[in-house]
Amino acid sequence: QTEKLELDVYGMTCAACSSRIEKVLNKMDGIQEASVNLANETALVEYTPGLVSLDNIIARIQKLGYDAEERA
Ligand code: 9UX
Repeated sequence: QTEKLELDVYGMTCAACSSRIEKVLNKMDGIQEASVNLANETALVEYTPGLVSLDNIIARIQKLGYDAEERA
């Protein structure tokens, strides 16, 4: 069972930032599909809650030097 999540992503400056985050998210266990939008500073993530959590996803983004939170 997958869920969709929208994140606000902070600190992206150029297109390489967004593609970098997108690539890393798409390689994470439990993520089916991730797409990062530089212009909107958002990410859409389809994931399996039993395999990966919101906190895991945010921590991975922070490890790359950016920040993120669930979109209100
Ligand atoms: Mo572009 Mo982003 O040169 O960390 S990759 S600013």
